[in-house]
Amino acid sequence: MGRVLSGIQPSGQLTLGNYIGAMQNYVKLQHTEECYFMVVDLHAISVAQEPAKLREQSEAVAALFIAAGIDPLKANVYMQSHVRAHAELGWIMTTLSNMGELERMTQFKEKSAGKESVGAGLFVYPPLMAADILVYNSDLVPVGDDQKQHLELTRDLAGRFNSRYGEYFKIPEPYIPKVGARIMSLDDASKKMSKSNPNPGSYIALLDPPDVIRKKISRATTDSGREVKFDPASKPEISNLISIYSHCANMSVQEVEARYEGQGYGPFKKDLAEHVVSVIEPLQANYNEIRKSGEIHAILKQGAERAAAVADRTLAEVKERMGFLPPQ
Ligand code: AQP
Repeated sequence: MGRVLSGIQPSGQLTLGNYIGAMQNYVKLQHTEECYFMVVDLHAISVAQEPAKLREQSEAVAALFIAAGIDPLKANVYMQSHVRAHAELGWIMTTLSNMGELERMTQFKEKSAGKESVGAGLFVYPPLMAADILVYNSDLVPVGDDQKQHLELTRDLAGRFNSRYGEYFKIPEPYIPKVGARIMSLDDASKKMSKSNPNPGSYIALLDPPDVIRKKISRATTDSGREVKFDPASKPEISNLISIYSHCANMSVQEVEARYEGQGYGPFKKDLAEHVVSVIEPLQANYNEIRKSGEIHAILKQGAERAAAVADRTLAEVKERMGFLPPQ
């Protein structure tokens, strides 16, 4: 059994991109691996969050994990801030990082572009993510394509630690879905679908009511022409919608193209909306039940206790190798 670690920020309402790119793989992996799935609240505050919203969104993300099919008896589900070793190993990883490599991170460049003042938390987000992964000596990290660069940095930091202080960390591997690794915005297929996009029409939230989903898909930007053809270079908008369709209807891209040959965008978008709704509706029913039950707090407590037992041991061993005086 390998170890698997991943997390999602409570920085907004989870989107279909988070679900297809990450959560669906969580559900798959829990059956064969030892899994750690966190709500990464320490990462979320790298951009200012309103306290009441952060609290609500944290609980909502945890409940959506369970609603999507993560079984808390199989996988550990918890808040990142409830396992203190993350922050402490995060500082250690920051000290192993170079300014130049952090400056090259695409997510940092995108999130800081055009801003007069940029929080230092955004800059040191990647070494904290490295700590999240390494504190469990993880083998596999299920993420969307956008996190690949951060994972590369994690591998570099693990290697750097090993060469300075002796072999200790495993070098983790990304686990990226073949279809849906990068779901794009509904209003602009050059940007990824993102929960913190100020335009709610750009994303499908997992908690959007079915009619809102239908409306958002009917308004989604399409390319000129009318052919339903997967060609990301010349038809990026429709190719993104085909990826979503393929995923939600469990059909190959070629099957989707064949079904709508000669029919234009109208019937395709209408059916796409129904396929998305059919994936999201049962998830919302589970979500409502979990929120009503209030069980989420006990699940998070138990998950954090189990995770801390592993993470604290790693942190103690790392500090010993680095020459920290142990507490007496
Ligand atoms: N559009 C996407 N397509 C595929 N996968 C995606 N992920 C996010 N967006 C897409 C994957 O979801 C996981 C959790 O991401 P996160 O919340 O920690 O941060 P993020 O990648 O920055 O996601 P967002 O939605 O864009 O959040 P904000 O707007 O707050 O920055 C990751 O595995 C990610 O790859």
